[in-house]
Amino acid sequence: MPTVREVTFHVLRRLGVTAIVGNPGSTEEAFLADFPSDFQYILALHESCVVGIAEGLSQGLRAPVVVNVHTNAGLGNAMGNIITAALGKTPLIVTAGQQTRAMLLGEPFLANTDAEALPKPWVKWSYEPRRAKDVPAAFMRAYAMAVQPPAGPVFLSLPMDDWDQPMDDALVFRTVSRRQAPDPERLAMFAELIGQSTSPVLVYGGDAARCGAWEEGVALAERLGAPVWLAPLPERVPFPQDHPLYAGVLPPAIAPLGAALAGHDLVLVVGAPVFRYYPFVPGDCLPDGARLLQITDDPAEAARAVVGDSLLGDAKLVLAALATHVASRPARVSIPSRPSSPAQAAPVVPGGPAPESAADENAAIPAMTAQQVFAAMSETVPDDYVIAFEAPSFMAAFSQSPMGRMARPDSYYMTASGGLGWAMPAGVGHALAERRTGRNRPVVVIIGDGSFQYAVQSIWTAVQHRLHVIFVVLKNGCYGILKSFAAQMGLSGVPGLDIPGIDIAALGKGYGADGRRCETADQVRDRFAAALAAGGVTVIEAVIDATAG
Ligand SMILES: Cc1ncc(C[n+]2csc(CCOP(=O)(O)OP(=O)(O)O)c2C)c(N)n1
Repeated sequence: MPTVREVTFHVLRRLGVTAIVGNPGSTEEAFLADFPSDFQYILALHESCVVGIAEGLSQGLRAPVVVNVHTNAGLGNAMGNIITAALGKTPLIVTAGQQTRAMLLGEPFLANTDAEALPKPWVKWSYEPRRAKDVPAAFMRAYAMAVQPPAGPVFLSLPMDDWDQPMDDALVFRTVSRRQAPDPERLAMFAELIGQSTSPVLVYGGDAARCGAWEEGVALAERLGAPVWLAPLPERVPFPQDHPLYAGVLPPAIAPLGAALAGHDLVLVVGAPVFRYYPFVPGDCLPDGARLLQITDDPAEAARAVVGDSLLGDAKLVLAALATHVASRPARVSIPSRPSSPAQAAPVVPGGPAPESAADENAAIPAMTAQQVFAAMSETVPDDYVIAFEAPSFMAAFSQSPMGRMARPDSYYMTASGGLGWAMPAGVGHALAERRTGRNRPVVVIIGDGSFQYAVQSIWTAVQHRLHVIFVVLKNGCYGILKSFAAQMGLSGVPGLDIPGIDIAALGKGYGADGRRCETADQVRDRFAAALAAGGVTVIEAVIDATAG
């Protein structure tokens, strides 16, 4: 008779889920024993890295990935990036070991007490199989829960004594759909309203990228001749930012967002919350008299929209259907200009004063600005590359640089939750996906020196797998964005905003990467070009002027 372990791997194999990203403990080793050679185990050195790598890999493959972390404390360490995966709608099957069933009642060392409660509310389903022989079917159900819309992480707690139990190789393999079609009547109503509008505007969000609706999104925009904004705080870019109809990124606050849509009588939001606001700036959600229509794959997202009417459905299917339903019309002349101010592109309270420099060790050197760093990188970056971005003070500067204008699908990725410690491991996961799919695009991670510290161990995994990842660390020696916030909110005397004395290049070297410190734009240009040509993993510490954020 086969064991629970053998049947479980058999089910995962049938599902095509053959990548497991993990960090093991004694409660996980029984699962990993006799690890099948057609599966890949990717070791990461901290659970935040485990989940971030799994999410990047899943995004790059458009397929679920298994996460395996240690019981209890391991799952706790993983939670930050599980939250990010939940908000990013990424299908991860998160697993953690559990103590032996026979001892659980007495809560032995490493027992995951109330394991199913621990990752809630950030997983779609959380389950500890009631019997050992339910484990393979639990994986099947976990898969179905993770991939069906809205996709997201699920959790299984797996007792360590289950794996060697014998069981029938009962067939638990099933298939489920990953898209849902819209209600035809409501779709027709939406199409009619769009047809009746005199000045429609489109707002595209992450769902459109996740479901591969790049071409459909362009087609609808061109058919309507309508400008396209990205929803606030975009974790993906679903529309070409060099397209003449591209209008910019909506600001994440009520009044400025409403103002940005002025002049339109209909707002069609495709694949985004309505809306993901950040600072509280009261005002009108929409321009006077404007109507909002939302397309989303998530009933909860439809329910919590602050304004408008919703239609459930897959963004790609809805966009394609709408394009056939609505009449073609010429582009309106007043397409808003490309974003030129941080208010349009940055997720921050705009206009805050620049932070003070804390990088005393650089005082004698006229430091670069982030803009100069991006300009230098833009000279050699290839057209087709993947970016994972986590430099909070420099989102606007990046989006205004030549390399920050994303013109190809599936190229730009950012934390969907605002949690730091995501871009580095996610970039590593994307590099794994680039290799697995044969696309082999280089991955560039642009990250602040504060953000760099949260999942720095992911460099090691990239080095061990000989991936091609370039980490460009913008070193201003402080939590610049938090200084800006403090000033904006009129707060003084906030402690803990300077982080001097960190040798970033040495940290890169410590994990086996090529670590380099650059103090001029010429050095960045040369180092970045060399890193692109050489392949492998490079950490470029770009010392920037903290007063020029
Ligand atoms: C997990 C997590 N912890 C803390 C924060 C709060 N936070 C937001 S921005 C920031 C500072 C980022 O510093 P850095 O990356 O150096 O950016 P910059 O100085 O360029 O603004 C912190 C600590 C967060 N977003 N996520």
